[in-house]
Amino acid sequence: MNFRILLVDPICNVHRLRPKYLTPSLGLAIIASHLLEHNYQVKIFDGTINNSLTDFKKVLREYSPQIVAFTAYTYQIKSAALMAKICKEVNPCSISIIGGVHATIAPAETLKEFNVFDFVVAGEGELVIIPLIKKIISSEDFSRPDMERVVSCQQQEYFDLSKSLIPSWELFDLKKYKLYNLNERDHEGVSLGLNVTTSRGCPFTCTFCNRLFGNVFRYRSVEQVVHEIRFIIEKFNIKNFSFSSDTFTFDRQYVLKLCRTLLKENLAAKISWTCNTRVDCLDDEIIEAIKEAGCKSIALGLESGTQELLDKMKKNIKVANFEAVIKKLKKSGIKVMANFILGLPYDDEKSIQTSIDTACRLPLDSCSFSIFVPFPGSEIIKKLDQKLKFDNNWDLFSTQAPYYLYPHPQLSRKRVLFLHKYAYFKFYFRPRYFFIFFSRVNLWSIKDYLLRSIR
Ligand code: B12
Ligand code: SF4
Repeated sequence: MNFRILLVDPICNVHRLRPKYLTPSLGLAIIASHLLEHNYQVKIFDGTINNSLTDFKKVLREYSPQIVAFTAYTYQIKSAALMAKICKEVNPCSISIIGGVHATIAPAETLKEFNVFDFVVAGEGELVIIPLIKKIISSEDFSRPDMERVVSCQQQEYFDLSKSLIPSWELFDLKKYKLYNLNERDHEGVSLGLNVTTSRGCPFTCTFCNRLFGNVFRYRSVEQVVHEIRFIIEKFNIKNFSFSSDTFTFDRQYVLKLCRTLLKENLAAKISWTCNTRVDCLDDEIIEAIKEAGCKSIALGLESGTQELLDKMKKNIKVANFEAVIKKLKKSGIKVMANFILGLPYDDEKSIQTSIDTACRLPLDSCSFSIFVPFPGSEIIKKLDQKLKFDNNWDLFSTQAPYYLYPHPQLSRKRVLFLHKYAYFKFYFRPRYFFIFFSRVNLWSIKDYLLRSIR
């Protein structure tokens, strides 16, 4: 079918927000696979690796897409709107669609603020994209069909993950992306890696999180996941994976089955993988199974070193359990990365210091300190809503940005930003870390961050 669609991950030139190591957007690769299955022509412009608007205009002129569909995190939404405006200038008849994280957490607001988008899709794109494209095509002269401009599938239904297709990674220039190298034998510290979905949804209730895929935990069959891994190895010779799941080890029977199957199919020894989870979703059997199945590192959401704060944010984990779980992971040879959030509304100077001290005390391999960002959609923000005015500064909504957007009653912005930098310095400039910091390849991005902070 001669119907051309351009999928766009927007350009982002905001200071420090362009990570050095990138994986291509799993969301766009999935949307592309559904479009290709229906025989539409699809091209991808990835502004995270090509930030030239001249190149973007060139693609618009040469490929001349009838539909341009964007994905966007919150920090990219303004850039997506700017690019959609350019699309209309180059081809006034083209239709623009915005989907992804920001459109999902603030659909009506997105349309109101950025009228340049013809349609805003909230939720899992697999449910919507084909019917929407069909409606656009069947409308007169491919014009905007007379229908609701906010297309939301969030509340109604979840996408049945057994119907997932293998993401169309071949549309990306894969050699330009990098995932942290989880296999330390490779030189340079990074090599290409891809995200593979194992599950969506999270039943926990952390107040700072917007649970983008809802609170019902759903998983893909083990067979599908293993088939996708094998396919990626055979087609692209890629052996590094990041399992995309809100809480990878939530369903222990599922994880045990996945691990057994990776071993049985002789894949475990070939691959390196990482995942996100919580300390209360790990036990001896799971740790042993994931290690045997190729898990080289794990990211734990520890969030705070103060129990009272963890309780207030409804994280439902115990500081007292952190050390034992991390020691077990380390003993089995899995590298442990922890995430802490600094500057939450419940935080004060003392609790932030406690989080930093806790990070330094634990036997962690690396640590990420996020600045609290008031993303729309989380319980915290719903409660504070009236007090927050952001003046459309969405491009500052990054957890590693040098901005603190929340008007904290006790902590000044300057102080939180200072403590954020201090946290990294204190963690990585301990005698224990000083040497490996400059020699260990998988810490390069932190080194980069620190060097940029000093400049
Ligand atoms: C894995 C992950 C990462 C990975 C990989 C990201 C990548 N390139 O894919 C890494 C570690 C690199 C990462 C980095 C960051 N991340 Co991140 N990440 C995640 C996580 C855990 C899963 C993302 C994922 O793979 N989802 C699976 C795919 C399939 O979902 P999806 O892309 O959203 O696409 C679906 C729908 O949104 C929709 N859709 C998407 N695009 C489109 C387009 C159209 C046209 C349509 C119709 C539909 C549609 O359909 C898709 C299929 O259902 C999420 C949490 C979550 N549950 O989403 C956080 C999350 C997305 N990350 C977040 C953030 C803040 C970041 C950073 C900005 C951190 C920072 N520095 O501050 C960076 C930005 C990096 C970048 N490249 O821009 C926030 C975003 C919040 C926000 N409002 O913007 C989230 C929601 C976590 C959170 N709760 O705070 N991240
Ligand atoms: S932070 Fe993690 S565990 Fe908590 S609700 Fe969000 S995805 Fe679930």
